[in-house]
Amino acid sequence: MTENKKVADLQKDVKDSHTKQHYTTDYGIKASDLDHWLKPVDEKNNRIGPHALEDQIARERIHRFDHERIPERVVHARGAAAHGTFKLFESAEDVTSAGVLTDTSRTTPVFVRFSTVQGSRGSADTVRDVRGFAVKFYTDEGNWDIVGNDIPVFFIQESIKFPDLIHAVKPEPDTEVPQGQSAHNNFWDFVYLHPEATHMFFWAMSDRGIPRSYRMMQGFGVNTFGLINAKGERHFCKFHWLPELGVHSLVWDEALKLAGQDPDFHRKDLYEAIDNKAYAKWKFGIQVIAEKDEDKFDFDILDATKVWPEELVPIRYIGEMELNRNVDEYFTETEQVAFCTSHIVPGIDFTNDPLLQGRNFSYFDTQISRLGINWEELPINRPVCPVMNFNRDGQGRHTITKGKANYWPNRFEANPPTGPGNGGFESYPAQVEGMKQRKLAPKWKDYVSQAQLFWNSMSEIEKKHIISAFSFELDHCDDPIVYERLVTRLTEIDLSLAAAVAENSGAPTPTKQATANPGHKAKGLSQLEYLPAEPTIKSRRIAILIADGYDAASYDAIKAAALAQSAVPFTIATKRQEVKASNGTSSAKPDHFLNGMRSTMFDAIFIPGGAESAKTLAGIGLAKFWVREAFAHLKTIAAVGEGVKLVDVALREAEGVQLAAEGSSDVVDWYGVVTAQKPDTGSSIKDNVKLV
Ligand code: HDE
Repeated sequence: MTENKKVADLQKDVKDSHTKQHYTTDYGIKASDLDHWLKPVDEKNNRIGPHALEDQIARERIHRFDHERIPERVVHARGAAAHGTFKLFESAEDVTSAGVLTDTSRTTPVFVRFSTVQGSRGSADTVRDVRGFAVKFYTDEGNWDIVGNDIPVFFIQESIKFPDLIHAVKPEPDTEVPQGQSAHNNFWDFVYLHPEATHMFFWAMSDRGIPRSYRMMQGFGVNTFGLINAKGERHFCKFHWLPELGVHSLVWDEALKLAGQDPDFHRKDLYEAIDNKAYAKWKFGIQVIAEKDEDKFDFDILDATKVWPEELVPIRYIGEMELNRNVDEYFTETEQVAFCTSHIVPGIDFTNDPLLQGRNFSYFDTQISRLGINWEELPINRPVCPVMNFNRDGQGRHTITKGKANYWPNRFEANPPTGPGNGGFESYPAQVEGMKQRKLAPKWKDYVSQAQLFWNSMSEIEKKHIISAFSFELDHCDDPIVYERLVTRLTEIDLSLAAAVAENSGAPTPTKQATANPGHKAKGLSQLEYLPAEPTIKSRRIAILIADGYDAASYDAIKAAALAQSAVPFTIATKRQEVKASNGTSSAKPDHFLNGMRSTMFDAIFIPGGAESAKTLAGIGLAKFWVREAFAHLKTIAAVGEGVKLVDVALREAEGVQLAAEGSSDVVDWYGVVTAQKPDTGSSIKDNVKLV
């Protein structure tokens, strides 16, 4: 890890809070007492007087504290981040001269921040939302930021609409409700009124909107950038991240529950994996289109509401990123990191992508209100290559620069620009045409084709999930104009989808497909295509349920097997004190007691043998609920020996509930939140019960 130049750079500023060094004030004097404000005290008569304003130590502490908060990000306020490295395995020198994309001997430090979009800084991780995927490369030629998402397209084509989009999705202005969700009138009203949002909201309603982990998401640069090679030729480019672990999602019932049971689920998942050395990896890919081919597509390649289908423009995977170091301090790193789409390095350029053009203004601008004008000097933001410029002054300036040369040109010829052809940034000399107008060109009008392409490319189970997601969202809209109109929009994509959503949301059932759907499909849209190359349980959380009298042999065996495959076993018991095994000699120290955790927080459950342990567990309602709920979420449940008893009792009773209700399908449907939720099985609970 010492090879990471950025980590080494940050270490210069890292202090250790765990020392015996005496506390000092901000101005360096040692304090003799930190528990009392200076005041008159009459100990004889048990009387105290008012605070002395004179107490500079107490005043400093309170006054510092009063100013600790900075504005949270206007969007993507909730996030988690980690350090890592980027390595290139194939040079892209045919299309770019950027060192980071051509020099295969380099290890480039990166800092990556994942986020949700809608919620505030304290909101839950597992809400249905788009996820931010922002990568800062600290390259030898300066910082390069790919400020991307886990969804490859965007809601709008023009950046001028961004404030409206965000106002509409954020909590409504009169009530400040809802938090961390798009399930409300204003959002669905806005996206109906902006048809170009259709493609993106299909992605957001798919399982992509509820990832299992930040480590199991794809990333996309979304915008169209330019790559410039050494010959000065330009290619258009989109950036991609492909997770080694595959793309996986929660089921909706899990996501909803986790939002309350463990609002930090994704954040902790990232920290835990890195602590356990299960470093997350992504392949880095580029899609490139030569300048001469710009007009060959039936969509505009600068339109961020469109993907470049892989059949037409294959992805070339050329590098790999690994996240391998947690932050030392959340605020100074994760909160103060500032990403800008305008941070590009020589060999990469912007295009006329209108969303990108607007973003280039916005990110830079917003950092000033969050962090002040000298935000690029903050440790997490400063480049690892030398920085020399004419910046002076401004609030919170850190750098002390000697001498008189604070302008260009200067008589000292100090800090000159490189001039052309010497490795400095040079903008690509692109031809610009057209009348200056407030509009887009005609090709930008089609908003239906790619939404249909996405829908058509989904598997049956993914389609069911999308119907459920739309239904949930519109059920939370109480203004009929909102859900009725949205259903009419869905008829432009697929009538059966629209009809199903109409039934669940209360809109009239539509009878006509509004726009013909030619049934085209494309590669790379269904997340089922992204399973890991080799099946793996690496970094998956396995709960082992035990009570006194458990069987040490099967307990030890599963634990060892899980660890051997880099999974993370957790012992969950009826208590957190030592649990005794049936052999009378072994014992286990549980990680948690049953009521401290929930099945939702684990990927699988294992119940070892041991008659006494199984009997105890089978008699505890919560233990049975664990099994039932995990089963309902179609998770792997394994039991050996007497441990089977818990599964048996839990699931037989589940069926019993169904029978007690005299076969009412309502009850089945309650468990059926789960029914058929998992992509690889469409089976109902009842079918599964027989299998167990
Ligand atoms: Fe952002 N976006 N955005 N956005 N965005 C911000 O910048 C903006 C867009 C994305 O972890 C803000 O530093 C405009 C697309 C991420 O710190 C702000 C437009 C994509 C992050 C901003 C867009 C994104 C942001 C708020 C339309 C995917 C979090 C705080 C033109 C490619 C970065 C900040 C982090 C953050 C503006 C559209 C992704 C206000 C004007 C498209 C991942 O500047």
